[in-house]
Amino acid sequence: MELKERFWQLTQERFGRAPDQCDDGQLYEGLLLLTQQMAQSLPAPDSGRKLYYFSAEFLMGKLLSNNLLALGLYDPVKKILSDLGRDLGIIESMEPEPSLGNGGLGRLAACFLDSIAALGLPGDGVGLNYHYGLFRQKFVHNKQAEEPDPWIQPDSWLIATGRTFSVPFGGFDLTAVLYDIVVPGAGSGCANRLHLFDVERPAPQPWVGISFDKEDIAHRLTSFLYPDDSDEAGRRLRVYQQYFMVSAGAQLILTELEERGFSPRQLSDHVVIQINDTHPSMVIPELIRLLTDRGLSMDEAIDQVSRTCAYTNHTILAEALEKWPLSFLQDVAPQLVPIIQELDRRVREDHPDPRVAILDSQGLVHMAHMDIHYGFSVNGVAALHTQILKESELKPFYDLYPQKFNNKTNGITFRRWLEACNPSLAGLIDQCIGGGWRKDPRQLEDLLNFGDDPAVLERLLAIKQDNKNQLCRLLWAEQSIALDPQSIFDIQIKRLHEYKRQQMNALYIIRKYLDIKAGRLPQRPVSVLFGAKAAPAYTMAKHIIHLILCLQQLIERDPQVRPWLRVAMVENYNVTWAERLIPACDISEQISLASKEASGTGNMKFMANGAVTLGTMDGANVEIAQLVGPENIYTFGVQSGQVIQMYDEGSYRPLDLYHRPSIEELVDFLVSPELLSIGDPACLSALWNDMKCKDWFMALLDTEDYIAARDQCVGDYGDRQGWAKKMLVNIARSGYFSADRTIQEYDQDIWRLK
Ligand code: 26M
Repeated sequence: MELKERFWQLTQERFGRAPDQCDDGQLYEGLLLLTQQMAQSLPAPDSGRKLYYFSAEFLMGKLLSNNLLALGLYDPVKKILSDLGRDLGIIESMEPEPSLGNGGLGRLAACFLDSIAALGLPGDGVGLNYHYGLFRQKFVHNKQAEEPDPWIQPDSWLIATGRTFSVPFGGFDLTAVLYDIVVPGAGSGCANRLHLFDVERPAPQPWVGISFDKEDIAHRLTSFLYPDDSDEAGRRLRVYQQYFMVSAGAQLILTELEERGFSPRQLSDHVVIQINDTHPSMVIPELIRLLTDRGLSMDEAIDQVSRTCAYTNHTILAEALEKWPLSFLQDVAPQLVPIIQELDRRVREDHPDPRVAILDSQGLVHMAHMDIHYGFSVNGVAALHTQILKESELKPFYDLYPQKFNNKTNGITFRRWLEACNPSLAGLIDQCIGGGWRKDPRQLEDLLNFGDDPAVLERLLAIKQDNKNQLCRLLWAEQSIALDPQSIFDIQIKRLHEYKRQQMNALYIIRKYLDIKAGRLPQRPVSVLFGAKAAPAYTMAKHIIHLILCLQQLIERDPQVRPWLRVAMVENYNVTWAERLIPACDISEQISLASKEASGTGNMKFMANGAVTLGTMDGANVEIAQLVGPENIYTFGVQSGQVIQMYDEGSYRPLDLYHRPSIEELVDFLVSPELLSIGDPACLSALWNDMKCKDWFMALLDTEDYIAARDQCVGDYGDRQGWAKKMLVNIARSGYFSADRTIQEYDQDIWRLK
């Protein structure tokens, strides 16, 4: 049946009316159903070995246009709608965004699913069906407030499969109900699935304290996604969530293995599990348990599991490495405790070094250690990050198992992060080099032939301007933020964390503010945009948001400064906002303390959309710098080696740096009368104090260098031709960061699926 006919039939059945009589919500629902039906009819990729990508987070973003594009329906549907006088853009905006992730790690998992399906590889995601995604952020009195985010509607992308598994907790069992989201592969003609487990009878209301009795857990286990949180409170539910996910996931794997006609003894020949950070690490003892239940000896079970599981590390921040008290596990999943003890015993037998033990002297289970001993692969997510893992963070493990360690530099799906979010740029690229880059982003290098073509450079600038105009309209319409579209758009969007150093960006804003007040005008007007959520319990991060919002208000009220410098923090930054902000960016702020940002992936998205990076030599910035060359990136700051050394020696003294006049002036502005009259003195002085005396992530160390590099960048922007060339080189060299490339490497070096 023809597409149009199908759509008419569908809305007729569903709403009793033709599409031209439907409102936007009904058209959205109709398109959702249509897309879902078409995606569901696609076959799964031919299976050799099958991958299961275990992750506590999948930050999918809106799916309608993504899926229409993957199915090749985007243009036809757009046409059908425009013939009706309707706009696909508006209908897309009806979709609630599933925010089932905190940030980089969850978004990476979503990009990976997209690439795995597009490459026609057999690989499903396994995760949890949180009823409330990451909180919605509101700004109240220049502070962050959190609201629940109910994203599931009667019609959503979730498909009830009818499959259930029983998960045994200490003292009671719970039924895990399986929902699927279909993941159609762009151009591959097949589809994978994202498997999300849920409890049977979820509670209608989530946002209250939890008592941890059986009933509470039975109803609330999948209530909400944990906000990436340094705080210990309420962490116990997190262990329940993790065990629920891995036990149901492991049972699903064994069921599918049996359905394919294989025995549990053949697990590693037919299955590979990628463990996304340590959140799913209990899958290792759980699978061992299930295999021994099915008749394998302990030795055989451990051998199978060790050949099946591979672990990805996403951070070297000590506070983010999960260590669960064995007593927690004793409550949650007592059947795992003897297995973990046995795994630990075997490690100790072979390796007396206490640094590589699974169980430490305080009775904590080091989840990453279990992954490394009982998995066959350990990877970091950018070249520098993997090097740091080998040389310092995980050195004792690298000495034991050098062959397990490998690097997989992160990537992004260009389908969402260039084709879909920046159609005019995609169109210009097509005109220059044809459409081959859409299948193979490495072909973007052909753009280098146009580096001296004034017409192409003109067009690049015009498209960027157009994207900035569009963003301005949106910011005004949705958040009453007024920006000058002619100003430079300097953007930092990422979770709020001290190591990412939004506070250092704020110091630059203060520098410019003071300059303008003293009559020293910048070379050009600049708009500094932020988007960031802080974990609700992360006090210092919330203080930094407060500082930025106070600066925003201070400048907004000041007609002398406003024409030259503006600050705008987007409320409730999420994937959808990223899709609007990134195409409009001139300068991409990637200013983490060297060694702390494992990779970053926003940096890659900006690069592909023609922003120029202002960054430290951290994470994948290092690889960006190599690819584009020093002419086309602005790097600054102390190198990772020195940073690591300073931590080892404990030799960093922020107070000494603070006493430099050029820095003291900036830091003291936090407690100036101007700012105190706007903000909360308690927050501002706490932040002031921390920056002077603690500054754990060494913002003051790089501040002077940062200001100089940023001024240079702003100055160079004035040479429009020269800048356009930098943009072009960045776009041209971004193809390396295609998630398709990353996934091909995972497959070649780790998964071996076909
Ligand atoms: C921890 C405890 C309780 C609840 C949540 C957490 C938690 C959740 C997510 C801890 C860390 C989480 O994510 C880490 C993360 O996002 N890492 C980022 O991974 C990206 C993809 O590899 C990298 O690009 C980023 O550099 C890295 O910070």
